[in-house]
Amino acid sequence: MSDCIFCKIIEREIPSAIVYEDDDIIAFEDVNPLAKVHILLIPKKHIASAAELREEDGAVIGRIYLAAKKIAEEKGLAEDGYRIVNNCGKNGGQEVFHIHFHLLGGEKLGLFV
Ligand code: DGP
Repeated sequence: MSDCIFCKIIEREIPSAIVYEDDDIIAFEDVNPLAKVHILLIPKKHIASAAELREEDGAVIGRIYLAAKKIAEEKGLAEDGYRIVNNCGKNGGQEVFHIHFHLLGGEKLGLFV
């Protein structure tokens, strides 16, 4: 989508610190980290939010969780734990309308970060 920040990150039109990429998923460091480790994982397919998910998107969402697990292991988060968060819509605090999952860790997190 031409006016989507995260689509522009996928296309390398906006620079980002990419930590993982495959055919369907990309993960990069959040520009405004809320924890020592704060990574965003997104599908390359533009899906606006969790509310827009379709049956056929189930596999890529599952694979995002597996990628998050792999990144967490690589970043040394697995032993002490981490959080995976998806904000959906205005009341959920979603600011960028390309579905994304926050991987947060590296320190003890409060109830809400
Ligand atoms: P959310 O509130 O769940 O929609 O989170 C959006 C996140 O996206 C927020 O933590 C900041 C991050 N973000 C916004 N613009 C950019 C950007 O251009 N680059 C990167 N790396 N992160 C961004």
